[in-house]
Formats: sequence, C-alpha cells, structure tokens
Amino acid sequence: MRIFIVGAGALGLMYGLRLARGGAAITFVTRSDEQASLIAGQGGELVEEGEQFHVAANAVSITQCEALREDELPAAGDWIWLTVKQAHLSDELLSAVALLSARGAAVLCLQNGIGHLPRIVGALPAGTLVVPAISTEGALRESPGKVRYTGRGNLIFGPLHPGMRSAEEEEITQKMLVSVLAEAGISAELSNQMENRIYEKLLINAVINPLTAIFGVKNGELPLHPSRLRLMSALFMESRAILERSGLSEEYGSWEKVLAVCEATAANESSMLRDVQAGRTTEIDWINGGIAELARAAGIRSPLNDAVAAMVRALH
Ligand code: KPL
Repeated sequence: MRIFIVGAGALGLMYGLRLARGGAAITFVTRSDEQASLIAGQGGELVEEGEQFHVAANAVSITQCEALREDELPAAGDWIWLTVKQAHLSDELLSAVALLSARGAAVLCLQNGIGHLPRIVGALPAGTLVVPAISTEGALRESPGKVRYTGRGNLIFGPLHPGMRSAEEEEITQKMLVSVLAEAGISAELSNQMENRIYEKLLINAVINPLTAIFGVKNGELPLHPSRLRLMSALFMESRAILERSGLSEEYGSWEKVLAVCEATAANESSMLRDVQAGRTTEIDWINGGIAELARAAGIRSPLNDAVAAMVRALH
C-alpha cells in the first residue's frame, strides 16, 4: 500500500514522516515546488519525544502530478490523504487529487470544520471511496521540512455514507490502513459514528479556537478566567443546540469533553490562534461559520457564532 499525503503542513508532515519512518511507502504532494524539492532532496526531520529523526521520502508538487508516470500514480488499494486546511482546498488542488484518484485509490479527508466533504466528493471520479477522518494528535511545523510531534492522540476514520463500492470492500480497505498505521505506531480507530465524531470535534473547535484567537491565550488558559469561562459556556450551549438539531447525539460533545481537551492541550496554542498570529487565513468560515450555516438551514439564530466569526475575521 502506498500513501500519498497531499499537503505537508503540520499534520501532513507529522503523519507522513512517522509513516515513512515506520517503513510505509510515502509520497508527499506539496502545494509548492520548493517544498517538494526540499523534501525529495534532503528528506524531512521529525522531532519526537526530544529525539530528532531524519526521514527520506518521495515528494512532488501538485503541479508536477501531471508528469507522473502511470506506475507512479496511486492505484486501487493505495490511499491519498488530504491534509490541507479548508482554505487550501482550491479547484487546482482538487483537480490534482482527481487525477491521483482516477485509478481507484481511496481518499482520507482530515479537514477541521464542515462543508468540505460534498465538495470533495463532487470533484473526484464517481465511485471514489471518500473517508472522513479526525485527528486528536498534536503537531507543530517548525520549517517546510521539519515537524515536531507534540501530543499523542488518535486518528479516527470511517464511512460517512455508504459508497458506491460494496460495504465489505470498503471495510477491508479501511482495515488494511489501520494495520499499516499500527506498524508505524500510529493509533487509529475505525468508527461507524463519523457524523457524531465530526460534529463533536466541530463543537470543541467552535468553542476553543475562536476564543483562544480573540483573547490570545493558550488552550489551558482559556477556562481559567471566570468571564472567559462564562463566554465559553454560552458559546458551547448555542453551538450544541444547533448541532443537536442537525443530528448530533446526546452521548457526543459534552461540556466536560471541551474542558478535558483544554486541559489535555493546555500548553498548545490552538490552530486558529497560530493562524491569526502568522497572518494566515483561519478556518473560521468552516467552524463557527459552518455552525451558523446549519442554524440558518434549521431556521434558528446563532448570535454568538456570528459574533465570534466576525471578530476572528477582523483579526486577519
Ligand atoms: O483541534 C484543535 C485546534 O487547535 O485546531 C484543538 C483541539 C483546539 C487543539 O488545539
């Protein structure tokens, strides 16, 4: 099984280098030609538990995909991991993924927020196995070829809607990936509750990400101040009510879970705070903007989600 990692940001680089180190056949498909030549020429650096590992890997850029030979392209049984952020899911990038998936490879989607899956499915060849995933692992990219693995977590994936292939074939494809991941020491879980998992992650991101970005604090600092805690709680209640109307089950997405994530990632800056600090586009439109969309579709109001979305947009 070959794995093509589209996007070599923090998450893509962290998974790709850990997998390559574990012996998996990895090709990075980067957004820039420069990053592809850097990784292909010098390999990547993975910092894990205070140790630094040099890892060799193949790399091409999305514009170079068209020049790949038939035998270099992914085929049935291979995987394409889409690790770019929502803002980078451009038409150009999706055309490259369509080319890569034309011979039957499955596509794993690791985006935060909602709204991207129908777009991805629509851009890929009919019948492509598109699998949503969420990651609770921590990674910090220190340079285009170097990543620090900052927090052990889990990769959870599974079918969202029955695909065009048989359920049995889909299950085998996904179980094979779990075993390749296990060989590289990556803990993965197959779930048939992906809608709940995606909404639960969305709820956590909808509370922690905009508020850490607005207040400029680390995840662990957010609940420490009483007025910030009240704001967190109000944003949680509004978001939870909207997501429940959209199908979130009671067992997923509790207030305790949000606080537990703040504690488990206490020393981290949220991805949204990092984006704001680096002057990058944030994922606000797909997180709180996505919840506001769901609210509109259900005919309910979302004043706090609208407010934090407007404030975060004003920050960049
Ligand atoms: O997923 C995250 C993010 O920063 O985007 C959390 C869970 C908030 C951890 O930082």
